[in-house]
Amino acid sequence: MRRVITYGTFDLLHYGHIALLRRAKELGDYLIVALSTDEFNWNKKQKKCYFTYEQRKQLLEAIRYVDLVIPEENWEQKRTDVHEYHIDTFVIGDDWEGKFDFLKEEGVEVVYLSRTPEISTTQIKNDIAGTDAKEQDK
Ligand code: C2G
Repeated sequence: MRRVITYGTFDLLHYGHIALLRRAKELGDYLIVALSTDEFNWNKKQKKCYFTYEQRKQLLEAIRYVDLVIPEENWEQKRTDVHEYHIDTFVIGDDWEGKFDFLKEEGVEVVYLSRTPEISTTQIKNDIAGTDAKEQDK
């Protein structure tokens, strides 16, 4: 059984996230998602999430490609996670190209998948904010 892991915030879940998770699962039999906690997002990633960790976790657990969701609490845990969860392959979007190659030293295959270009959580927030502004101008 090939075990795959990926990491992320997955706020305002959208089809770019789903495309990543679908392709990640195609690389193995069991997909673990290490989901950034609210504290990690705020303190280390400067991200203020719309949905809480529990809400984001619930959404991810409903996705057919996802087998297990665990918390991502810091940048350092990857090196131990891959042993604790017996990971064969680490996958993430190519906006992180090269950043996690060190995991190869732990005997893990490292794969960077292309991002879905035209969508992002920030884009969604801006588009909705823009719509609201237009509505208010009417
Ligand atoms: N993603 C994608 N296409 C998009 C948006 C996101 O393929 N249009 C991918 C990202 O490349 C990432 C995953 O979806 O692999 C989750 O994206 P984010 O929630 O933005 O994750 P990020 O903040 O990059 O967190 O330790 C690693 C970090 O936790 C990664």
